[in-house]
Amino acid sequence: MKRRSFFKFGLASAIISVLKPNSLVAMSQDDFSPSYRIQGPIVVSTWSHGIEANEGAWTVLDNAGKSIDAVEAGVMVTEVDITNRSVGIGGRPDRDGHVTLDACIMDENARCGAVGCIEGILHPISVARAVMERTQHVMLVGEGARSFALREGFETAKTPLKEVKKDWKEWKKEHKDEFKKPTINNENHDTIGMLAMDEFGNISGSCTTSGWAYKLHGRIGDSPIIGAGLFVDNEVGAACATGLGEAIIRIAGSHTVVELMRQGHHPQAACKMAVERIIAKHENLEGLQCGFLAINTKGQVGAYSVYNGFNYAVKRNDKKSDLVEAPFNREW
Ligand code: SD4
Repeated sequence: MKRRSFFKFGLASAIISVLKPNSLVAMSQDDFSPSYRIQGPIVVSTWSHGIEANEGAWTVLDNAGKSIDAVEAGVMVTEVDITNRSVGIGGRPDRDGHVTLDACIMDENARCGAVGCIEGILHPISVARAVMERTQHVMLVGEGARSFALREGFETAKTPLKEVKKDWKEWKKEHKDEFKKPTINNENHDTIGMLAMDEFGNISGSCTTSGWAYKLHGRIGDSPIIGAGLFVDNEVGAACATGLGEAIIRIAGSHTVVELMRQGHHPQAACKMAVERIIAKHENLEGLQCGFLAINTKGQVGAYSVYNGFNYAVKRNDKKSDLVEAPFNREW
């Protein structure tokens, strides 16, 4: 049974929505009261693969499902897409030829789980959820994460894929021992971060990636780090990140976006301010692409990136997701 009518327009929220247009408006602290959660289900996710992923999430949201189930189901679609070179088993390896995956998940009660540098597991996001639900920990990495996944019965996968291995061998020939400059390009962007609000007004998020292509073995980026690649606070909203993880970690990016929303900023403004903080902290911005995507408890959405080219998918109803180009600070 659908329970959309759960969301009633309170008098105060009606007045607020009349007085304030939906874009780039700072909200007062009171706007975050749960009674103002008037938008119903919404799911947003990074990059164009978010369109497919949102469909996966929608099967849950549209059936009165919980946002935590939606954000897991949604990014699982991307994790099994073997044509995707930056998420899941189709991802590119590190410089030693290992495909090491990072993922995290967070729910409306600030419960969270993460895996870093896990190898040969089909659904890192589900392992992250299992860390959250079946252990007393938040994060497991490397061999420990893999043995936990095996013990818990998660499906394995052989990586790298044949064609991915071939590309890596070519790359190796050209790069020998040199460590690549920190550029995010078509070899290594397109992590999926997903944020969803269910019809009960509860917000969850997920993030999963194979990370920076040809990274040093053992490197973990922002994506599995709660507060960096993802952060959810059900009283305020949620944010996720994509791009050069090292730069995102330096400003605790997703947490920063959520805290800026808590201070009253619209998701769009909050993402912009976080990107500007990254820009201010780096002298050399060559190739340093980072983007944030955020939603608040009113279902308002915003995104912003250092360079042009970042986009995200938004789904609010049975129609296909809109793919939205994020505003940016500068052009490549
Ligand atoms: C990382 N943030 O491992 C990831 C890569 C990424 O879009 O998001 N690319 O640093």
